[in-house]
Amino acid sequence: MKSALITGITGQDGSYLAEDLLQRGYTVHGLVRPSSTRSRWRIDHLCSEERLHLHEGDLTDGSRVTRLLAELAPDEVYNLAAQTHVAKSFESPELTAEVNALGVVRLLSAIRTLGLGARTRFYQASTSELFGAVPESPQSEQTPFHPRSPYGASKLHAHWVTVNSREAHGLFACCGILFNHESPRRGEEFVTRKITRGLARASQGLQGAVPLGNLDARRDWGHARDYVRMQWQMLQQEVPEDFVIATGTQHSVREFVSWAGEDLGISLSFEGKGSEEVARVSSVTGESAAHVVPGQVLVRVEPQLFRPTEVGSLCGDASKAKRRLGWRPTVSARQLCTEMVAADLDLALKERFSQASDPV
Ligand code: NAP
Ligand code: F7E
Repeated sequence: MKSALITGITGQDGSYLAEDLLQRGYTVHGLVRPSSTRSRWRIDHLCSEERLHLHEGDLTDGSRVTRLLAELAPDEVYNLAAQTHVAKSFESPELTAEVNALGVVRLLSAIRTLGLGARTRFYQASTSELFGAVPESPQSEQTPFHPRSPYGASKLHAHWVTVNSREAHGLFACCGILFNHESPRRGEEFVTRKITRGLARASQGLQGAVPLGNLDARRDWGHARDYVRMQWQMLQQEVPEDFVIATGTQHSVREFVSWAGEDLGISLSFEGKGSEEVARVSSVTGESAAHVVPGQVLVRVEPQLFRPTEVGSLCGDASKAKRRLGWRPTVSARQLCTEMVAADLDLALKERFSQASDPV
């Protein structure tokens, strides 16, 4: 029976990966931040699993990370923990580098100095944000990197440190260069979930217009469950290598807003330009949107939500993963939106009914 350590197990990917590995018969160890007791909702359903063990620790604490690796000597380490919000990284570049860049240095140094190199395989969560100001489209493993945020720069350091650990010390270390992947478990501060949750709540009269930034940004959105499968596959190769994981199609934030409206039975029309742009209800057909009326503004552009430097367009070429590992995405961005809206509508309905039944 294999064992794996997942850092970031309480996050979106960590929770899906833990499910996947438990189903494969692994013993799964998860690193959880001591302060994260309130953010374990994504793995609550796994906590009665005998083969799941949670260990408190933080990637900024090198001695804790080293002791944990010495104690567990896992077959596989999946480093998913990070400060993952790009906009926040402009406000906290030092913390972002401390966790995202130096955290990886700590893990790799521990594996090496503990003599685990021959046993422990390492996965690093690299990102399409490495490409940033893209010189070509779609982006593949050969596309040069040009990050556009402290987040992207921290992940660039982590990426090359991982590649170097393989080239200099022979570690089995791989980077998955993953494009945006979402799910009903996506954090509420990321744009897809902000849209599906915000519009679902607005459809129930629980909030007003959703404030958004750059509606023109284009992303290659896939489903997180498909992407964690690939993380595992990468560590099962004979030789460690890096792979781009993406769907190969891109859509704008504006399109995602329209889809979420459609899924709620709300037709939206966009009016105005730049920071004056809004999405207004043109018609309502769905019973689920009984609290919305034609003419109502459901999305407004908020200039403060624009980033100092933006990554305007990303689209990945995952042909290497398809060719070599047989990996293919199973969920389109449109289907993903429908799944997320359904889950957020469910939550909004529960919220409305719990408010209605609250004693006055
Ligand atoms: P997420 O939902 O934001 O989860 C991040 C995880 O990291 C959480 O479990 C968080 O713990 C943990 N964490 C943060 N700081 C930590 C620290 N100092 N020490 C230990 N743990 C810490 O992220 P995700 O979407 O699952 O992404 C997983 C990984 O893939 C990340 O490295 C991300 O950068 C990368 N990635 C994501 C995407 C994407 O589209 N989702 C694409 C490419 C790459 P708490 O629960 O305590 O906050
Ligand atoms: O933004 C635009 C925003 O924050 C997507 C992380 O998982 O994927 C994620 O990073 C786009 C950007 O994702 C809002 O400007 C407009 O162009 O959902 P996001 P991200 O920045 O692409 C990569 C691959 C990662 O590695 C990261 O960890 O949408 N946008 N209006 C907005 N974005 C947000 N968050 N909020 C808005 O109101």
